Amino acid sequence: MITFYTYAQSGNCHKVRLFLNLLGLPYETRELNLAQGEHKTEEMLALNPFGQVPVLSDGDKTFSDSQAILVYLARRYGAEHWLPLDPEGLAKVVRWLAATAGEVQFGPAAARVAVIFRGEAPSDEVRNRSTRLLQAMSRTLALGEWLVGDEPTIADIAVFPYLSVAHHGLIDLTPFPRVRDWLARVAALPGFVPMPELTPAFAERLATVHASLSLKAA
Ligand SMILES: N[C@@H](CCC(=O)N[C@@H](CS)C(=O)NCC(=O)O)C(=O)O
Repeated sequence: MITFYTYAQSGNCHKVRLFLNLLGLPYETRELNLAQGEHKTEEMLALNPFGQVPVLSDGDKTFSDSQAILVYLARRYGAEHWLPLDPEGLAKVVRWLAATAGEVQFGPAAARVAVIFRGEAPSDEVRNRSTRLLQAMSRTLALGEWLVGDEPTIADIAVFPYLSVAHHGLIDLTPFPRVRDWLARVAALPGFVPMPELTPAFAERLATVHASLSLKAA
């Protein structure tokens, strides 16, 4: 049985939830309260010494890091297109997995953390990094429907969550129609599940930051 340790509002956790659902795998969810440090207990540190979610156990094996978990699930349960085995396809997927831990994490994900966790506008650095990522995605998506090759891969799944909620970090996707079309293609995959709604407290912070920026712009 697969056990999925998660925090619903996390985009990193959503990568795993989305892929488990796309693969149609049965799993048990353990929702952790990060504010109460439930991810730092001895039990959880034994599963993931980094003290973070997501974590996934499958029988007696345990994995952490959303990218690593996607690789495991793709190779263990998925059709080959999710993680191609040919050197070129594999290298191109890893390139985007690396981007999710770099450009995505320090771009749109960081913008979302600034707004909904800290109640602050994202810095110019974070906004510029997000723009550069969106430009790179647009160039890539000019060549095909998916980030790598002709079929969806775990690169699409890994990049999707924080881009699908870019507006939570006040990152505007309007100038990037290819990215918006790609988001719609991922959302049309059978078994798709969206990022959960913001909690009321997070939604209120988003509204407050949005209103204060609109006032400044007026
Ligand atoms: N590289 C890791 C990052 C995981 C991560 O940053 N998890 C966050 C939630 S999105 C977390 O557990 N934060 C709590 C902490 O670091 O104490 C992954 O992709 O899974």
